[in-house]
Amino acid sequence: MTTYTIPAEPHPITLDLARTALVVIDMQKDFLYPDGFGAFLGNDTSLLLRTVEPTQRVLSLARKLGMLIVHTREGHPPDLSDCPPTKLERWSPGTRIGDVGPMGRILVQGEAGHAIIDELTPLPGEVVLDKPGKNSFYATNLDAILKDHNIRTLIVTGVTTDVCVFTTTTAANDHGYDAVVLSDCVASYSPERHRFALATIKAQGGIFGWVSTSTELLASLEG
Ligand code: TIU
Repeated sequence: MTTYTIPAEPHPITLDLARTALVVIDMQKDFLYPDGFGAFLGNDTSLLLRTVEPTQRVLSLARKLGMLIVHTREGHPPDLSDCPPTKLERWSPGTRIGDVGPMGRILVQGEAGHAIIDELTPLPGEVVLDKPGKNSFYATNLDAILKDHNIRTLIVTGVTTDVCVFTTTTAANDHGYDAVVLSDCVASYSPERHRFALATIKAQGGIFGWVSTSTELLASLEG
């Protein structure tokens, strides 16, 4: 068993490398690229783009160490059959799921904007998990995949901190996993909500999990 202790808040966490998976949440063109749907709605995507470089470094090390790697994508099939009407109807026409956005139909599988950004393209053998919701465990086989690999700890990266990262981390806690969120590898369209989500995750002695950084993780695993 190869264990490492990673500096983290609210306290250091010891992980068993063979039982640790890297989860890269929704690093999709529509959320990150300046010509994507997120930007089209008026969001500043530069807030998200700062995660790309540190996430590349973490992904590269995870590949070298042979860790289980899971990339998630939020989206729906072209007929939107798994999209609840509430999720469809919440926004004004023209900006709804399935409407045509700047990079194809919004949050529809197979469209340009639904794809993972070029900088983090998954390699063969890595899990690419399509999910209809924000929480990556909802209506997916993520729990089965992780249990199959005897995973205990998740290293969590991706976007956005307060939406899909937060809901996936809280669900990971309920499913019995330790989650370590890397603060420089996650981002929100709102710096305030980013801080609040991370503060909530690590509150009360780690109520949902831990918060660390790519620098601390890489220094520990490489050292
Ligand atoms: N991946 C994810 O967080 N989906 C979102 O819809 N995020 C927003 O911040 N809108």
